Amino acid sequence: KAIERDLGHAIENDELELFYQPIIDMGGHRIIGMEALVRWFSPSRGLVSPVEFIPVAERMGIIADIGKWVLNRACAQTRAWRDDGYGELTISVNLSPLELARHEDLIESVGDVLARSGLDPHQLQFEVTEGAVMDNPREAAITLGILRNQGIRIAIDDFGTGYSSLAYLKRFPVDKIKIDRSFIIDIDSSDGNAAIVRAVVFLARSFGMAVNVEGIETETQLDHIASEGVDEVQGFYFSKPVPSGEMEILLKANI
Ligand code: G
Ligand code: G
Ligand code: MN
Ligand code: NA
Repeated sequence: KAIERDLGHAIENDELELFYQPIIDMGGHRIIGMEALVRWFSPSRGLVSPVEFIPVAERMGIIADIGKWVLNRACAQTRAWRDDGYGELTISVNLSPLELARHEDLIESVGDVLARSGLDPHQLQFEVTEGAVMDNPREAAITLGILRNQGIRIAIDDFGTGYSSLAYLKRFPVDKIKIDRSFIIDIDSSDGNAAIVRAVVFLARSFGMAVNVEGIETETQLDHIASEGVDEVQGFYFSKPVPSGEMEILLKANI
Protein backbone atom coordinates (compact mmCIF):
# COMPACT_ATOMS: atom_id res chain seq x y z
CA LYS A 1 0.00 0.00 0.00
CA ALA A 2 3.00 2.29 0.40
CA ILE A 3 3.05 3.29 -3.26
CA GLU A 4 -0.46 4.68 -2.83
CA ARG A 5 0.56 6.78 0.16
CA ASP A 6 3.55 8.18 -1.74
CA LEU A 7 1.68 8.79 -4.98
CA GLY A 8 -1.06 10.58 -3.04
CA HIS A 9 1.50 13.29 -2.19
CA ALA A 10 3.37 13.38 -5.48
CA ILE A 11 1.62 16.46 -6.87
CA GLU A 12 1.79 18.60 -3.71
CA ASN A 13 5.43 17.58 -3.19
CA ASP A 14 6.22 18.59 -6.76
CA GLU A 15 7.55 15.12 -7.70
CA LEU A 16 5.93 14.84 -11.14
CA GLU A 17 7.73 16.02 -14.22
CA LEU A 18 6.73 16.22 -17.85
CA PHE A 19 8.99 14.82 -20.56
CA TYR A 20 8.52 15.53 -24.26
CA GLN A 21 9.14 13.41 -27.33
CA PRO A 22 9.44 15.38 -30.58
CA ILE A 23 7.07 14.56 -33.45
CA ILE A 24 8.53 15.05 -36.92
CA ASP A 25 6.81 15.99 -40.13
CA MET A 26 7.56 13.40 -42.86
CA GLY A 27 7.49 16.02 -45.60
CA GLY A 28 9.65 18.76 -44.12
CA HIS A 29 11.65 16.70 -41.61
CA ARG A 30 10.98 19.32 -38.96
CA ILE A 31 9.64 19.12 -35.43
CA ILE A 32 5.95 20.00 -35.59
CA GLY A 33 5.01 19.05 -32.07
CA MET A 34 5.68 16.75 -29.17
CA GLU A 35 4.04 14.07 -27.05
CA ALA A 36 3.90 14.82 -23.32
CA LEU A 37 4.88 11.84 -21.14
CA VAL A 38 4.65 12.10 -17.36
CA ARG A 39 7.42 10.95 -15.01
CA TRP A 40 7.37 10.47 -11.25
CA PHE A 41 10.60 11.16 -9.39
CA SER A 42 9.86 9.67 -5.99
CA PRO A 43 12.41 10.49 -3.25
CA SER A 44 12.15 6.96 -1.87
CA ARG A 45 11.61 4.95 -5.11
CA GLY A 46 13.56 6.88 -7.70
CA LEU A 47 12.14 7.24 -11.20
CA VAL A 48 8.80 5.42 -11.48
CA SER A 49 7.37 4.66 -14.92
CA PRO A 50 3.83 5.75 -15.76
CA VAL A 51 3.23 2.11 -16.73
CA GLU A 52 3.51 1.45 -13.02
CA PHE A 53 1.88 4.47 -11.38
CA ILE A 54 -0.93 5.41 -13.79
CA PRO A 55 -2.87 2.20 -12.97
CA VAL A 56 -2.35 2.93 -9.26
CA ALA A 57 -3.65 6.48 -9.74
CA GLU A 58 -6.68 5.03 -11.55
CA ARG A 59 -7.39 2.62 -8.68
CA MET A 60 -6.99 5.40 -6.13
CA GLY A 61 -9.33 7.73 -7.96
CA ILE A 62 -6.68 10.44 -8.42
CA ILE A 63 -6.08 10.00 -12.16
CA ALA A 64 -8.13 13.13 -12.91
CA ASP A 65 -5.82 15.17 -10.64
CA ILE A 66 -2.71 13.82 -12.34
CA GLY A 67 -4.32 14.31 -15.74
CA LYS A 68 -5.11 17.90 -14.93
CA TRP A 69 -1.58 18.51 -13.67
CA VAL A 70 -0.20 17.06 -16.93
CA LEU A 71 -2.57 19.08 -19.08
CA ASN A 72 -1.81 22.27 -17.24
CA ARG A 73 1.95 21.84 -17.49
CA ALA A 74 1.79 20.73 -21.12
CA CYS A 75 -0.34 23.69 -22.23
CA ALA A 76 1.64 26.27 -20.25
CA GLN A 77 4.92 24.98 -21.70
CA THR A 78 3.60 24.91 -25.26
CA ARG A 79 2.28 28.45 -24.89
CA ALA A 80 5.68 29.56 -23.55
CA TRP A 81 7.45 27.95 -26.53
CA ARG A 82 5.09 29.79 -28.87
CA ASP A 83 5.87 33.09 -27.10
CA ASP A 84 9.57 32.29 -27.43
CA GLY A 85 9.18 32.05 -31.21
CA TYR A 86 9.27 28.28 -31.72
CA GLY A 87 6.03 28.38 -33.69
CA GLU A 88 2.63 26.77 -33.30
CA LEU A 89 3.70 23.36 -32.07
CA THR A 90 1.11 20.70 -31.32
CA ILE A 91 1.20 19.20 -27.83
CA SER A 92 -0.17 15.67 -27.63
CA VAL A 93 -1.47 14.53 -24.23
CA ASN A 94 -2.38 10.92 -23.33
CA LEU A 95 -5.79 10.41 -21.75
CA SER A 96 -6.59 7.54 -19.41
CA PRO A 97 -9.78 5.60 -20.27
CA LEU A 98 -11.16 6.75 -16.92
CA GLU A 99 -10.67 10.40 -17.84
CA LEU A 100 -12.50 9.82 -21.09
CA ALA A 101 -15.33 8.10 -19.24
CA ARG A 102 -15.73 11.00 -16.78
CA HIS A 103 -16.25 13.49 -19.52
CA GLU A 104 -17.84 16.30 -17.47
CA ASP A 105 -14.69 16.61 -15.36
CA LEU A 106 -12.49 16.37 -18.41
CA ILE A 107 -14.31 19.02 -20.38
CA GLU A 108 -14.29 21.38 -17.43
CA SER A 109 -10.54 20.83 -16.86
CA VAL A 110 -9.78 21.43 -20.51
CA GLY A 111 -11.76 24.66 -20.54
CA ASP A 112 -9.96 25.92 -17.40
CA VAL A 113 -6.51 24.98 -18.60
CA LEU A 114 -6.92 26.44 -22.09
CA ALA A 115 -8.26 29.70 -20.64
CA ARG A 116 -5.43 29.92 -18.12
CA SER A 117 -2.63 29.10 -20.55
CA GLY A 118 -4.02 31.08 -23.47
CA LEU A 119 -3.08 28.18 -25.76
CA ASP A 120 -4.91 27.95 -29.06
CA PRO A 121 -7.12 24.80 -28.83
CA HIS A 122 -5.77 23.74 -32.24
CA GLN A 123 -2.36 23.27 -30.62
CA LEU A 124 -3.74 20.65 -28.23
CA GLN A 125 -4.24 17.00 -29.17
CA PHE A 126 -5.52 14.17 -26.99
CA GLU A 127 -4.40 10.57 -27.48
CA VAL A 128 -6.94 7.91 -26.61
CA THR A 129 -6.48 4.17 -27.04
CA GLU A 130 -8.80 1.98 -29.05
CA GLY A 131 -9.71 0.22 -25.81
CA ALA A 132 -10.79 3.45 -24.11
CA VAL A 133 -13.05 4.27 -27.01
CA MET A 134 -14.44 0.75 -27.44
CA ASP A 135 -15.36 0.41 -23.74
CA ASN A 136 -18.28 2.69 -24.40
CA PRO A 137 -18.34 3.71 -28.06
CA ARG A 138 -21.44 5.86 -27.97
CA GLU A 139 -20.35 7.88 -24.95
CA ALA A 140 -16.81 8.22 -26.29
CA ALA A 141 -18.05 9.51 -29.62
CA ILE A 142 -20.03 12.24 -27.84
CA THR A 143 -17.12 13.26 -25.58
CA LEU A 144 -14.62 13.33 -28.42
CA GLY A 145 -17.11 15.31 -30.50
CA ILE A 146 -17.44 17.97 -27.78
CA LEU A 147 -13.66 18.31 -27.49
CA ARG A 148 -13.26 18.43 -31.23
CA ASN A 149 -15.91 21.13 -31.59
CA GLN A 150 -13.69 23.27 -29.36
CA GLY A 151 -10.91 22.85 -31.89
CA ILE A 152 -8.93 20.20 -29.99
CA ARG A 153 -7.47 17.38 -32.10
CA ILE A 154 -8.05 13.71 -31.32
CA ALA A 155 -5.66 10.86 -32.11
CA ILE A 156 -6.20 7.12 -31.69
CA ASP A 157 -3.08 5.82 -29.90
CA ASP A 158 -1.49 2.35 -30.24
CA PHE A 159 -3.66 1.69 -33.28
CA GLY A 160 -3.79 -1.94 -34.33
CA THR A 161 -3.28 -3.47 -30.89
CA GLY A 162 -6.88 -3.31 -29.71
CA TYR A 163 -9.90 -5.08 -31.04
CA SER A 164 -11.73 -2.13 -32.57
CA SER A 165 -13.17 -2.98 -35.92
CA LEU A 166 -12.11 -0.75 -38.78
CA ALA A 167 -15.77 -0.11 -39.44
CA TYR A 168 -15.96 1.75 -36.12
CA LEU A 169 -13.40 4.29 -37.20
CA LYS A 170 -15.69 6.21 -39.44
CA ARG A 171 -18.12 6.70 -36.56
CA PHE A 172 -15.58 8.46 -34.38
CA PRO A 173 -14.69 12.11 -34.64
CA VAL A 174 -10.96 11.47 -34.94
CA ASP A 175 -8.20 13.49 -36.65
CA LYS A 176 -5.28 11.10 -36.54
CA ILE A 177 -4.28 7.46 -36.24
CA LYS A 178 -1.05 6.57 -34.44
CA ILE A 179 0.11 3.17 -35.70
CA ASP A 180 1.45 1.13 -32.81
CA ARG A 181 5.18 0.56 -32.71
CA SER A 182 4.76 -3.21 -32.67
CA PHE A 183 4.21 -2.96 -36.45
CA ILE A 184 7.52 -1.12 -36.88
CA ILE A 185 9.79 -3.35 -34.77
CA ASP A 186 10.30 -5.98 -37.49
CA ILE A 187 9.30 -3.94 -40.53
CA ASP A 188 12.75 -4.53 -42.09
CA SER A 189 12.08 -8.26 -42.33
CA SER A 190 8.31 -8.36 -42.58
CA ASP A 191 6.57 -7.35 -45.81
CA GLY A 192 3.33 -7.90 -43.93
CA ASN A 193 3.97 -4.99 -41.59
CA ALA A 194 4.76 -2.59 -44.45
CA ALA A 195 1.50 -3.69 -46.03
CA ILE A 196 -0.34 -2.93 -42.79
CA VAL A 197 1.11 0.59 -42.69
CA ARG A 198 0.07 1.08 -46.32
CA ALA A 199 -3.45 -0.18 -45.64
CA VAL A 200 -3.89 2.02 -42.57
CA VAL A 201 -2.73 5.08 -44.53
CA PHE A 202 -5.22 4.24 -47.28
CA LEU A 203 -8.03 3.78 -44.78
CA ALA A 204 -7.14 6.94 -42.84
CA ARG A 205 -7.09 8.97 -46.07
CA SER A 206 -10.54 7.80 -47.05
CA PHE A 207 -11.84 9.02 -43.67
CA GLY A 208 -9.88 12.30 -43.87
CA MET A 209 -7.52 11.35 -41.04
CA ALA A 210 -3.77 11.86 -40.71
CA VAL A 211 -1.32 9.06 -39.83
CA ASN A 212 1.51 9.02 -37.29
CA VAL A 213 4.00 6.16 -37.08
CA GLU A 214 5.52 5.62 -33.65
CA GLY A 215 8.56 3.72 -32.50
CA ILE A 216 10.99 4.53 -35.31
CA GLU A 217 14.37 3.45 -33.93
CA THR A 218 16.55 3.14 -37.05
CA GLU A 219 17.14 4.83 -40.38
CA THR A 220 16.21 1.59 -42.17
CA GLN A 221 12.83 1.55 -40.47
CA LEU A 222 12.30 5.14 -41.56
CA ASP A 223 13.28 4.19 -45.13
CA HIS A 224 10.73 1.39 -45.12
CA ILE A 225 7.83 3.72 -44.44
CA ALA A 226 9.20 6.68 -46.44
CA SER A 227 7.06 5.99 -49.48
CA GLU A 228 3.88 4.95 -47.66
CA GLY A 229 2.35 8.43 -47.36
CA VAL A 230 2.66 8.72 -43.57
CA ASP A 231 2.24 12.28 -42.26
CA GLU A 232 4.45 12.27 -39.18
CA VAL A 233 6.81 10.08 -37.17
CA GLN A 234 8.34 9.79 -33.74
CA GLY A 235 10.74 7.40 -32.05
CA PHE A 236 14.15 6.94 -30.47
CA TYR A 237 15.81 7.45 -33.88
CA PHE A 238 14.88 11.13 -33.59
CA SER A 239 14.80 11.45 -29.81
CA LYS A 240 13.64 9.66 -26.71
CA PRO A 241 11.30 11.59 -24.40
CA VAL A 242 13.37 14.39 -22.80
CA PRO A 243 12.91 17.08 -20.13
CA SER A 244 11.75 20.53 -21.26
CA GLY A 245 15.29 21.97 -21.26
CA GLU A 246 16.51 19.33 -23.71
CA MET A 247 13.37 19.67 -25.78
CA GLU A 248 14.18 23.36 -26.11
CA ILE A 249 17.64 22.53 -27.43
CA LEU A 250 16.03 20.32 -30.09
CA LEU A 251 13.64 23.15 -30.98
CA LYS A 252 16.52 25.62 -31.30
CA ALA A 253 18.32 23.28 -33.70
CA ASN A 254 15.10 22.96 -35.66
CA ILE A 255 14.81 26.64 -36.60
O1 G B 1 7.08 7.29 -21.87
P1 G B 1 6.63 5.95 -21.62
O2 G B 1 7.40 4.77 -21.36
O3 G B 1 7.05 6.13 -20.21
O4 G B 1 5.06 5.81 -21.30
C1 G B 1 4.52 4.63 -20.84
C2 G B 1 3.01 4.63 -20.92
O5 G B 1 2.46 5.62 -20.05
C3 G B 1 2.47 4.94 -22.32
O6 G B 1 1.42 4.03 -22.59
C4 G B 1 1.92 6.31 -22.19
O7 G B 1 0.80 6.52 -23.03
C5 G B 1 1.50 6.37 -20.71
N1 G B 1 1.54 7.75 -20.26
C6 G B 1 2.59 8.58 -20.24
N2 G B 1 2.25 9.80 -19.80
C7 G B 1 0.92 9.75 -19.54
C8 G B 1 -0.04 10.70 -19.06
O8 G B 1 0.25 11.88 -18.82
N3 G B 1 -1.33 10.26 -18.90
C9 G B 1 -1.69 8.98 -19.17
N4 G B 1 -2.98 8.64 -18.97
N5 G B 1 -0.83 8.07 -19.64
C10 G B 1 0.46 8.44 -19.82
O1 G C 1 1.31 4.15 -25.38
P1 G C 1 2.07 5.33 -25.91
O2 G C 1 2.22 5.30 -27.38
O3 G C 1 1.60 6.64 -25.40
O4 G C 1 3.52 5.13 -25.31
C1 G C 1 4.58 5.96 -25.54
C2 G C 1 5.75 5.13 -25.04
O5 G C 1 6.58 4.70 -26.13
C3 G C 1 6.61 5.87 -24.10
O6 G C 1 6.94 4.94 -23.13
C4 G C 1 7.85 6.19 -24.91
O7 G C 1 8.98 6.32 -24.08
C5 G C 1 7.91 4.95 -25.80
N1 G C 1 8.65 5.14 -27.04
C6 G C 1 8.69 6.23 -27.81
N2 G C 1 9.48 6.04 -28.89
C7 G C 1 9.92 4.77 -28.82
C8 G C 1 10.81 3.97 -29.64
O8 G C 1 11.30 4.38 -30.68
N3 G C 1 11.06 2.71 -29.20
C9 G C 1 10.52 2.20 -28.07
N4 G C 1 10.83 0.96 -27.71
N5 G C 1 9.70 2.93 -27.26
C10 G C 1 9.41 4.19 -27.63
MN1 MN D 1 0.81 8.02 -26.72
NA1 NA E 1 1.21 4.74 -28.89
